[in-house]
Amino acid sequence: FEYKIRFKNIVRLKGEMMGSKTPVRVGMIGYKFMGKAHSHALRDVPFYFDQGVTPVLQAVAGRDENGVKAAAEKMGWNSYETDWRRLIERDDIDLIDIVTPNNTHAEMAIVAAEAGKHILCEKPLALTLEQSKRMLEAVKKAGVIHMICHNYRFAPAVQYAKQLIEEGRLGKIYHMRATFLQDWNMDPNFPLIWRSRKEISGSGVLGDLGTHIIDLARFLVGEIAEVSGMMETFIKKRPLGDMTSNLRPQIDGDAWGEVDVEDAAAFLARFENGALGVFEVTRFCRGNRAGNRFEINGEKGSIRWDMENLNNLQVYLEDDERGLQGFRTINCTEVEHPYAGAYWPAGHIIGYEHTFINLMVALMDGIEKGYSPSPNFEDGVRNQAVLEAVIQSAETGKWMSIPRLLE
Ligand code: 4PW
Repeated sequence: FEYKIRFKNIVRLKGEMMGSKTPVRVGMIGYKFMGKAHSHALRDVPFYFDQGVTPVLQAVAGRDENGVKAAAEKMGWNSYETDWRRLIERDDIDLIDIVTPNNTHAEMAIVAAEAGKHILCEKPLALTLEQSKRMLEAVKKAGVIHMICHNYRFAPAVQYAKQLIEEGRLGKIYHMRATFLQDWNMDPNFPLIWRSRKEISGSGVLGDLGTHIIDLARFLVGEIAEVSGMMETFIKKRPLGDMTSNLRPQIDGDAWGEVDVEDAAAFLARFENGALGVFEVTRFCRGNRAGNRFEINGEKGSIRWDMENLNNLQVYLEDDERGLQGFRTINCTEVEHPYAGAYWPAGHIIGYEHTFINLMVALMDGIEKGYSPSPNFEDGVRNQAVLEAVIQSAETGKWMSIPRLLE
């Protein structure tokens, strides 16, 4: 209790000491893997970027008092709460950042919107399309700023790819093929963590990783019109244990539980602009730790990106002189590359954590100027519709239309 009071005093002081910048006082719910990424990003925004508003790490919430207290201290939060509703009620919080498992997103976001708080929510937006639509309705009704955390589109190389496509450098787009391949749960003794339980995660690898490449597809190529998908669960029972993290989970006793979500999913897509897409996500791809990769082919050129080499963009332009034609590697660390100039001199690379910093910069810009930057809840709903369409297609064996689900 004493600890809480001490923390709160610091909050008051900090709130008054933001100089010419307006503080955006953040309340984050959850504090594990994504909590670490978000906390780091929020702290670094004012370090590299000069904006009219600045995030303040006001309070973090978690159910386990010891855990949340330790996280608050380590990650630099001014105070903590053990009840997320209490965090949302606090009048010294402007923005709620939801970094908890998927089954909690809808309730938290709706309560936060009703309390008039701006919202950043981890992906996927919800368990179902219907839930995500209710979340969108709530933020629209409340008139708050909202965003969903698809961080990969904020890599400077991906932003630059978008710029090249918009400038018409690739011409008409014909193809996108994208993967997000992992291998962390191939061991049959790997415990049944929350990401493998439908009631907590909504779906398996599709909602976890498919949602990211769907976001990249929508960002770079456009809206998806229809999909045909398939899904498979290779290991159907797993030992029960610590459900909270996939970093180092412990098995707890001899009980086993049913895996009710997919380990792998693949789908074909037809974009509204006529382009064709081929997508694959799996946790059973040996040697691929985070194989988040795409290639886009247009009439005048192609681009390739690989998250494990995230500063680099491979670009092929047909207009290049014959004999010199080929994929060139652009190290997207120059001032010409979106966000990159705020960090280091050219050639000095940035990493995974910077994608979150850049996303927070976009969010702060939205809060300062009064708009919901993309990807926002509208994007979250459209993304969720694609996820739902893939699931329905895998169940029925039929092509599924996305616009019909959005009606
Ligand atoms: O969102 C994804 C996670 O659920 C991440 O982008 C990578 O894959 C890291 O962990 C999982």
